[in-house]
Amino acid sequence: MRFLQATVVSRHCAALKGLAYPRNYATIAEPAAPAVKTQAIPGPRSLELKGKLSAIQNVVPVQLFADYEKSIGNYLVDVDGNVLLDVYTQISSIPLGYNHPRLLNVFQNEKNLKTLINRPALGVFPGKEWPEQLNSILTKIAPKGLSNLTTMMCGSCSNENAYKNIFIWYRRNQRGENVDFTDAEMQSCMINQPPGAPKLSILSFNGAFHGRTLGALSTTHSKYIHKIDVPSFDWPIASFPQYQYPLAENERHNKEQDQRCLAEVEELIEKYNKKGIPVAGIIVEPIQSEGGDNEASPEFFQGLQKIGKQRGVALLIDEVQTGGGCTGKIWCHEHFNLDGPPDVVTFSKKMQLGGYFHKEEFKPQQGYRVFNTWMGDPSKLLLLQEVINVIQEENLLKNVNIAGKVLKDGLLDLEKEYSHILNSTRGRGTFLAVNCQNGKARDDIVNRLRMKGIQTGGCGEISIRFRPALTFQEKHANIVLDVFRSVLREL
Ligand code: PSZ
Repeated sequence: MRFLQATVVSRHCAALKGLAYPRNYATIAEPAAPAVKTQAIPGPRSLELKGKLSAIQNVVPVQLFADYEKSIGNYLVDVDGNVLLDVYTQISSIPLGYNHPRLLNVFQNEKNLKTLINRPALGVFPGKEWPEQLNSILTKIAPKGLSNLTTMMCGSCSNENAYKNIFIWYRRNQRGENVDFTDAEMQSCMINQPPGAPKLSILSFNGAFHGRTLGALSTTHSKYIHKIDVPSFDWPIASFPQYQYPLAENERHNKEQDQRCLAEVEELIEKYNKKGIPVAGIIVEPIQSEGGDNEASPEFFQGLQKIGKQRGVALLIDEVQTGGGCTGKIWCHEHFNLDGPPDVVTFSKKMQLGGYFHKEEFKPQQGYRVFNTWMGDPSKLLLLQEVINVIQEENLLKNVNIAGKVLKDGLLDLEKEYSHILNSTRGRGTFLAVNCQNGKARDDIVNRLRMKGIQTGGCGEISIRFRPALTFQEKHANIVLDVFRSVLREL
């Protein structure tokens, strides 16, 4: 495919013309189409850099070296000049595409630049703007009913610390409000023994991904390579529903899946209580992402919430990958019509910084219990503020629903036409996936798509996932579908 020098100004730039951007940014345009110039990706320049880096690190996962100066909008440009339409966006973490003019503008301002370079230890020396920034930026998009907030660095450490809030809450419920720690507790926790370091657990699901730090890793069950050689907690792991598609034709099977998995959650809670490792919390993704874009119904999540409430077990919804607008709502669990908010909701990726919203009762009563040096980054919050402004001004959630429908309908058409190759198209908004016959076929398709200029990603054993930016439009969806069709024709 030939690289076409763009003549159109991307929609977001056009819509915002007249606002105070530096001139050169306002005229930046996306390429009109992807263009692959090398015989293979990684191309020669990427391979050279990979060689250099491999002297210092393991580089097996490196797919290419990007040129982030040249990447623009929905297009990722690599060091060999390949221009890829990026529907993977750095593992679903780029909200507005590359070099969005509004984000480039954020640090043009001296006040914001000072926020960038003077990074505080937020737990002890927050800047004068911090309370208001949290209020006006993060709490503005908080899931309804979750008034408390802890900021963190990444998705793993958000889950990791949220587990601590849950354990602290659970023990306070057992101990009683305002009851002091005993001497025995204070001494035994120092040598990792009960009663100070109690045996408690977090229930998670098969196929889940919640991060790679030690606590979070005990709740991650998507691939052995994440876990092997690393000690884990003995915590309960329940089955996650395995749906058949299309949903409308498999209602009975899928409902049985929900019921079977919910029954297993209850059994495991009983079992671990009896075993002396009570379940303090349940963690679940609204759509299991790394594990293969496994969905579950609103009724499943409602059932889970009910079990938690009945048994005094906290419900943590991990929105690290699903949060930020890609499912057509800021939080995917808003699709589930829950009976009140979950107890804790973790985020990172598109939100620019990690953290979690939680109910007031999950706030520790003592200081320094959930704490680290940075506890987030105010400069990332400035970027998030602008991301949220753009989402609102440009009605990007609506855009996600429109572009997502085009992509999903197109994938469903391809699935019908090539039913021996593709099946089980699913997802919400632009957060979509389709299954291939097996892992080898999937990897082959992902590679062929890349060689024709479409950067997707795999997830689970046999799925291809789509994680475009919120600025991905119908025209981009049509490019993806055209290229996908041409790959399928070749097979
Ligand atoms: O291989 C890896 O470590 C990957 S690949 C994709 C992720 C991690 N996703 C991160 C993630 C997530 O998708 C969910 C639902 N929860 C937690 C995490 C962990 O976030 P990070 O990577 O920021 O620690």
